[in-house]
Amino acid sequence: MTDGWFTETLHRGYGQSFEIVETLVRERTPYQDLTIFQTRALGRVLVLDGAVQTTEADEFYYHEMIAHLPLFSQERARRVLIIGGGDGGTLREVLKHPSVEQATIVEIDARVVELSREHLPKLSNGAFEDPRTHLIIGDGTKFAEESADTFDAIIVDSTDPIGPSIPLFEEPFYRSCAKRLDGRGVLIRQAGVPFFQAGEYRDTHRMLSNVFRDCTVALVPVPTYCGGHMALALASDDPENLNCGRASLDRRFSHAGIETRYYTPEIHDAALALPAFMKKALQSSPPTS
Ligand code: AG3
Repeated sequence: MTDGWFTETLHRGYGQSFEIVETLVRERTPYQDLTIFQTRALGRVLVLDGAVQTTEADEFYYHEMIAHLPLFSQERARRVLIIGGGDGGTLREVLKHPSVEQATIVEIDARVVELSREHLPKLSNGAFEDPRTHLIIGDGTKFAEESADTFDAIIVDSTDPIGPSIPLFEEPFYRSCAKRLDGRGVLIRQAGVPFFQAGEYRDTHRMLSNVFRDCTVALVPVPTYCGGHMALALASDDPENLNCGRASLDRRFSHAGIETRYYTPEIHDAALALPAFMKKALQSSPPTS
């Protein structure tokens, strides 16, 4: 951070910069470097280990899509597990669904939750106080392996595979998730920006295909995830879910009565269309069973 500007260093040789009006937090937590600053152009920004996690201006693109893609892929999601997502943006979107009776969020770093609630209150917008929310500060891989509960959706809203998130990008974790979904639900995880992190969606797709019957990738343009599109990988053992079709999406969306700024059933459907280079990469990485 020099001269009042922050430059992201996530990708080698190319980055994005924000003009800072005020730095609100700079802290080394037990897990990572956490920074929150007020920018001139995009509201407040949360940065973990040098990578932009979210900005107040465009957070809704990502949070709406990572929450509503899995929840509208099935009839009535009642029990949802979020792993990571300590800023509360994904939780806020999940709780918009009237069908959701319980949202469990397992975040490894208590400071992400505490500091986001204090400095980025618009992100969670009261979601942590909702009686349906069950917040656990702990290791998501352990929870997925050891919990006796089952869920209709698991949303892995993690950082990139650096530091504490590495085990959340590995096959043993996905096997634990499959047990928690019990043959029915839908898993979604952020799988990097394909333009810069091509290995990530490919590896994620390969691992998920080894574990689940069905796996696909959706693309979401997120303005402040440097590189254009963010890949969201979806997986399920129920073949109905990921191929539920526009008519079901339309019906579920209008029945839920949810207000969104980015998500629509048309966008949901369109996000599943992939560019040729990605389709090719996915075909050339078949399951390794
Ligand atoms: N979690 C995903 C951030 C990914 C940023 N990575 C990137 N641009 N490659 C964000 C947490 C928001 N709840």
